[in-house]
Amino acid sequence: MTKIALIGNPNSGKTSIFNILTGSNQQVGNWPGVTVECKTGRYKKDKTIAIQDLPGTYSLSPYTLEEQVTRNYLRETPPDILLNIIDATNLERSLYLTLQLMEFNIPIVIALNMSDLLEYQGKKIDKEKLSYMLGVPVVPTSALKNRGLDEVIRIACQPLEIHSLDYDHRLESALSEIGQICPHAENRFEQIKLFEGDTLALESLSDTQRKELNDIVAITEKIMGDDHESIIVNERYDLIGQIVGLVVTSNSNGRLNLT
Ligand code: BGO
Repeated sequence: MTKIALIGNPNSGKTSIFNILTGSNQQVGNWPGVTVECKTGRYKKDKTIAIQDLPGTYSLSPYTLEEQVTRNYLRETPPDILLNIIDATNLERSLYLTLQLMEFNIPIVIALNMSDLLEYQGKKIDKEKLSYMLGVPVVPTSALKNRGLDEVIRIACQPLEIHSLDYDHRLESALSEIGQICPHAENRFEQIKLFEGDTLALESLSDTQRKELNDIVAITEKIMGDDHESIIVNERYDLIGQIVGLVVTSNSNGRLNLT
């Protein structure tokens, strides 16, 4: 059995894609202990593929119930593949979640959904370039027109490499030191959460580890001239800005069309 989890921002077209992929093979319930809807199903063209619909979320900080459910799921019962549904007309906002998902060491495929709407707006996204920059396969889809959805599942079921994106080398050094003092923080997501001072991540640390972590964070804040939370947010948005600037082209404003 291959387990694919659908994840994306609210209104990215996740429900529409889940319904097309699973047809009537769905079970709807709640996530344990919370009133957040949990939908699972089987791919209607191959019942050996289980599809899990995750709550729509913009981030993986533990502020909302949806973020907590998603984060716990990724940490405790990770799927074989994450299918990240992106609203192609909102690439910048969508990539903020993508960058966080890439920190989990789970293979990812991106469905660039609403591609019909992007076309209607006279814009294009260079999917090869986006895929190259992220190190993740990218498939344009339209749930409205039922385009690209079987292709996205076909690609998700092929062997996929896990790729991670590097931030500023000073932050990378801090993250690798955090990995050394906190060996349980085995993926980048946990290391970044510790750097950010995330309350859930800090719970697992001994007093000595907390002190060492505080020292690493304080030195990095000093050399980067910013506070720990802003460092992470700015690194993510800088990278996203570079990617969006290189992959999105618009027919209407006369910019060179690269695709
Ligand atoms: C309404 N293309 C277009 N153009 N629209 C899409 C696509 C696509 O590829 N995929 C989804 N939509 P959800 P989440 C609606 O409901 O699947 C549309 O939150 C309307 N409703 O049809 O619900 C989809 O699960 C009245 O639109 O997303 C839906 O991620 C007028 O995007 C919306 C217009 O999709 C959100 C649209 C009463």
